Amino acid sequence: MNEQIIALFEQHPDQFLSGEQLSEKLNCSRTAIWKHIEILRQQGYMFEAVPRRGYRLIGRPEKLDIPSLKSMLATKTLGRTIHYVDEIDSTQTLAHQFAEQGAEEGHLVIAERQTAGRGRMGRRWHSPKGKGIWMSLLLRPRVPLHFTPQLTLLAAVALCRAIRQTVKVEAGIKWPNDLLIDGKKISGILLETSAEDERLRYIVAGIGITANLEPEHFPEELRDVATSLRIESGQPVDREVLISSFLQQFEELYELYHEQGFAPIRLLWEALSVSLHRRIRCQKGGEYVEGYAESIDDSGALSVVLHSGERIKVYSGEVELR
Ligand code: BTX
Repeated sequence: MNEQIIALFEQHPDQFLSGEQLSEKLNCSRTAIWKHIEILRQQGYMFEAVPRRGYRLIGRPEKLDIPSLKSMLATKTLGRTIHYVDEIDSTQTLAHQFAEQGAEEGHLVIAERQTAGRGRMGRRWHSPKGKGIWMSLLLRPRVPLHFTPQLTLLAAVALCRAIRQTVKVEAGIKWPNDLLIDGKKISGILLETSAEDERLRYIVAGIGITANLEPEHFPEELRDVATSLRIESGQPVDREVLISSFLQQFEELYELYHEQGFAPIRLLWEALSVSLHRRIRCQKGGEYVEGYAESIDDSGALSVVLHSGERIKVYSGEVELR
């Protein structure tokens, strides 16, 4: 049905088609047409809607220019091989397959749309077509398995720096891996590991950035909690520039990390954090507690002083800013 609707608009360029015309031609109800227009909007198509005239197609999902991205890249390993697909369930799944087949560190999978993008703890990641940056980076770090959370924080620092530098917006990091602007989420990071006998084999770092999403590209339930770089900056985001800047930042920090350990990364993370030195709500043994977020430790855990004076470590889960 979605393809048929688009085909009708293609046959009538720059013209309005009313809900009635569309429903007659496609032999379905006007409610069904309205629902499909909403789905197409979430996939990156843009429609002008005018009462009594109907809809006009005014924008299509954009495509990344991979040759241009490659020409910008000055990295040594990260992103030197790019696998670009139009649509996939999750870039994480494909990156894992490449890793198992022996792909080298830095191998990057990018998709224009994910049909089953995943977040942490079984959550979904909304990934409409042509508007965001949905990508997975293969890493083969020479560190013990339990150091992986440090790399989540490193990825957040790299992304935050790249966004501030290229889009010029005040993005901040909410522990451990959310990037926010004015309390709304613009990006998520998901690190998945493969290990054997407690030895780290590889990491797939999944990065989602709501680069050019417009308000109508977000489903209802995300409109209050999420935003995009385009909405916040008022400018379209050059996705190729942002991806190349992120890979550059990541590579520099990754080299620093291998040379000097986590200490310098921690300082950078603290400087960009919006969750430190303030009241937060987190979980302790399945219960919600409130306290003061004091610092992060070498394992990437958040150290929180509760109202009772007790000091606890938070290793995972969601933290709410109060
Ligand atoms: P998370 O579990 O911290 O965040 C997921 C939550 O974020 C959701 O429950 C929802 O509230 C909100 N959310 C969902 N989609 C979006 C969105 N597009 N923008 C803003 N907020 C949203 C964070 O997980 C890790 C996400 C990683 C996504 C990348 S995309 C490339 C790679 N492939 C893949 O399947 N996942 C990663």
